[in-house]
Amino acid sequence: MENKLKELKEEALKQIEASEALDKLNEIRVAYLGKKGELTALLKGMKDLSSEERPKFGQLVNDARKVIEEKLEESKNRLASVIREEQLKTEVIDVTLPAKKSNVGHRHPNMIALEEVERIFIGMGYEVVEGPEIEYDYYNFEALNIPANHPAKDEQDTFYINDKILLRTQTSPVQVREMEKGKLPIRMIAPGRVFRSDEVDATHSPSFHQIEGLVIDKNITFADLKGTLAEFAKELFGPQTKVKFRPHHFPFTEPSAEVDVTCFKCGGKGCRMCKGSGWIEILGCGMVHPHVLEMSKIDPKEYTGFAFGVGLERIALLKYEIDDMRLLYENDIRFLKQF
Ligand code: 2U9
Repeated sequence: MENKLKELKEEALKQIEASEALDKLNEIRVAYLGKKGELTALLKGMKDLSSEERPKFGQLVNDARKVIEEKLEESKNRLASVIREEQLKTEVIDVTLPAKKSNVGHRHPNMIALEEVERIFIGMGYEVVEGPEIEYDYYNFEALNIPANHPAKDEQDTFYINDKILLRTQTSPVQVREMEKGKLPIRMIAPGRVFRSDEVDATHSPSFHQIEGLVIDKNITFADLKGTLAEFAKELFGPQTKVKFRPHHFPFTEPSAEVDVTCFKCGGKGCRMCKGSGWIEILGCGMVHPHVLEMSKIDPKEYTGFAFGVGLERIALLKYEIDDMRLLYENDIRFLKQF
């Protein structure tokens, strides 16, 4: 058995010496020192030895094991340093190469304008509420007093998914959903994406953004609406800005108005920006129609309210003097970086 041990040891050392890969070394370790390895088998065979021979032979096996382990470790280190040398030679890092440029984005003009509008209304105690872009016909039209024969409901203007479901054409449904909750008073703005079946040009897009506002409380009058929007215009376009209310019609408000602001470019004298008139149209508004309140179970004898709507792109184009809406959707960083 001693001879067999000697042979095994020498064979193992020879194989270790000859191996040129780390996994080969591991294979050798398993073959000789593993649970089912050669040395372990020898230990198992010790039961045939006499009780005097057994400890002596046991010691010899352990010594052989130690020698093999040391040789394995030494070879492992040798191979690892050869591999490292090879890597250092082949994987050269050229520190003079130009660094990878990480392009930092820029806030979109729509977003800058939205945050500005939100800041103004939050400052007046309004909540910002969002809602679904895919809506029921009921919330988008019916609950807003827009009758079945109204031109806005035409398939040429609205994207329908089926008879009852459509892409919202305004963010008013968010406000209807809020009214339905029955928690009064309401003081909210609803910003978001809306859809209309329009051809793309310098002032139209099938998808754009609106910010609508709604206030409902006891004793709310047109004077509250005027004061609120006059203050909004001053904050957005500067303290000298004046507002002008022109009568208009919306199905969901009565009375309704369109609001112009004095041109912030020429101060009202007339220039290219305001097409010589001194005024720029910025939003629509009105007192919430009693029928709209009733449909959402609010008693118009007890509560009144006002509402308004502005196009976000319109604000961004005006404020940053951009003359084509399409530029807002190209997301060219050279364009975006200017604002
Ligand atoms: C409820 C009741 C009334 C929202 C309003 C406007 C006037 C308006 C336009 C502005 C430019 C749409 O994006 S635009 O084309 N909107 O003029 N919107 S009043 O009235 C409401 C909303 C919700 C419950």
